[in-house]
Amino acid sequence: MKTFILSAAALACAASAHAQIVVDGTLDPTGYGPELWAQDTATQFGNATDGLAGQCNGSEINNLHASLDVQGGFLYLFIGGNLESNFNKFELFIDCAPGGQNTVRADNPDVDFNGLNRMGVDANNPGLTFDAGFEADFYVTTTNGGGPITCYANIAQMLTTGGGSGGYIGSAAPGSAIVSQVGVEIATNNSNTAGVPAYDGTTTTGSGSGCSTGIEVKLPLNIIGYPGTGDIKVMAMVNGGGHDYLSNQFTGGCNGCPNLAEPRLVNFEAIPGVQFVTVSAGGGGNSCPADLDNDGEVGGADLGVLLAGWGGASPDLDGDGSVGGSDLGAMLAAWGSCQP
Ligand SMILES: [Ca+2]
Ligand SMILES: [Ca+2]
Ligand SMILES: [Ca+2]
Ligand SMILES: [Ca+2]
Repeated sequence: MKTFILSAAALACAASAHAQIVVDGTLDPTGYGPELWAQDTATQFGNATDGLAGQCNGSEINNLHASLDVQGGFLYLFIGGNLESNFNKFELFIDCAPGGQNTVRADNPDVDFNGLNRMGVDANNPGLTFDAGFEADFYVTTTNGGGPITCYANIAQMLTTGGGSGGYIGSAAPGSAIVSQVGVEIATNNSNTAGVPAYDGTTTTGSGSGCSTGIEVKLPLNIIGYPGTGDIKVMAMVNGGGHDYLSNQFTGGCNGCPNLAEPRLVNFEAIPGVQFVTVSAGGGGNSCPADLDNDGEVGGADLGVLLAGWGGASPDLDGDGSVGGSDLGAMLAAWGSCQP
């Protein structure tokens, strides 16, 4: 009985960790896992220096935190950085299920003036291609500009055979969430002035680590097509206003490369390194999957979550499809502080 009470209390505590995430473009102190990746390349799309949540004079993608809350049914992403207030585009691709598109097709839903398909294969160009092993299933894009500065967003499925559904999901002021009818939320806070520097003749690299404002996204797992278990891969990038000129700001980095330019000619497999970030269930990176409540240690609260899911499909730490003794063993083996 004593154990049961502890579990119930721990579960309530664990549930609150995700509930503390507010989609506003700032990194919530609890709820997110550790920084999963930080930028290595100075921005050739302008170093942001304005320091305002709205008006912004540069674009950079600095770092990424995530929380994959399988029980609650949401993927939360925080991508630190800035998106210039000139209608440049933030592009986000999610690979969360078998199938999808390793090369962007041209027959996806027509969203944001057909911007997704603008990146796709055509008669003369191979189409934007991701690293091997990344097959996008869902797409989110946001942009901001005008007066007063307003943020806009679109979403679309990226099915293996094309087609699917998608559309414009609304607008909001900087720092406030755009909330779609299906529960997608996205917010932009442009106040970062740290992160990577400007890319010029002498400076081509820098560090985006530690950025705490940028673009924040909440995605219902049923909407993006998550099958209920497994990692989720994400890739974010900054593109030109017509979805037609890729910057050198994207997840994974490129060790100081210049802008990638025409997206239909870009193949990330040909760019050294891995240009996507893997998010494991529980919200942390691969480094500490047993830290189910993302508080930096594996302990009683995490055990409570595991026991609550006993016999079910999640939290499935060892990926065998069910929660049982092997998951408990994995948790006990990781007991204590997560190693950085
Ligand atoms: Ca937030
Ligand atoms: Ca996929
Ligand atoms: Ca900067
Ligand atoms: Ca690559």
